[in-house]
Amino acid sequence: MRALKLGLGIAMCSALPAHALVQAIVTPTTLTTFEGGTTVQYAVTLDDSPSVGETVTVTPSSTDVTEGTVSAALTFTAADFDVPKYVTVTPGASGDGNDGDVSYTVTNIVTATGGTASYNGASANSVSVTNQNVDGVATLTVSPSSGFRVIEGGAAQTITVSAGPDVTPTNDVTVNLSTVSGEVALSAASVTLTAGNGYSATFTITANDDAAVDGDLSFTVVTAAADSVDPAFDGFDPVDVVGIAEDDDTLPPPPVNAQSIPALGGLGLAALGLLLGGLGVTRLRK
Ligand SMILES: [Ca+2]
Ligand SMILES: [Ca+2]
Ligand SMILES: [Ca+2]
Ligand SMILES: [Ca+2]
Repeated sequence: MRALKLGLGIAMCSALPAHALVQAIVTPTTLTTFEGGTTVQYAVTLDDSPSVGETVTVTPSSTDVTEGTVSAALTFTAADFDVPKYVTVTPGASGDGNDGDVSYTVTNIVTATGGTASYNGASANSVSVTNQNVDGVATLTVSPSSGFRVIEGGAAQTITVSAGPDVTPTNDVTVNLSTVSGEVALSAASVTLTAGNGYSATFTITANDDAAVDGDLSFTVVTAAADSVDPAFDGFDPVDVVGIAEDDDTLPPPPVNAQSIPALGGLGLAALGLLLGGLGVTRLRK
């Protein structure tokens, strides 16, 4: 009897995450912006609940504030540790010359106060950001090209493809669009930039509302190399679009017996019933 209880205790403890391995989860860890373009976001959650009374702070910091700045620190408690919160990345402006596409890093420092401060010094991935130059070059911008979510059954995300702003095409520019992901649908198979639309056109991405509990999944929309009579734009390959399709389905709650004794879940309910019946539940509680 005593040996069985000890065995159960060890099994249940070993199912818990190791204390030192808690981390803040950052998604995605790669972002692309262009000078003066729209903001993008990444999500942060904690992989396990902080202790009672503990406040966990995730502080983002840009290594190159001329190319991109970040929004304020995020805080989490046991009440909301698994609800995504977002850091907004604002790209640096154009007008700094033809400085090429500049990559920098956003670090995420984790600190904790209160409770057992179990998250103090916990790890969090950095985010690699590339801010594309638009000065003095013929370029096609895609906005946003990353750092956004579409939710199953939710609103579509509008993507803007534009030429310029420094160099204006002399002819129409067409960009074909495609995706192999079953997670999303596109409003069009191509966009064409013309004098009539100011060489700027949009398409939308909608999450397919599947009924599966399939989690939040990354998808890619490929923007093909441009087709144009203007040689400055013909063959220019705009950055592809990478987003996250957010799941809106949830699992039904597990059976009560399996929920209250998780370490025995693998044995199956029939085996559990036999075990408890043979031992007598009242004796287990002594
Ligand atoms: Ca720049
Ligand atoms: Ca520039
Ligand atoms: Ca789903
Ligand atoms: Ca899905």
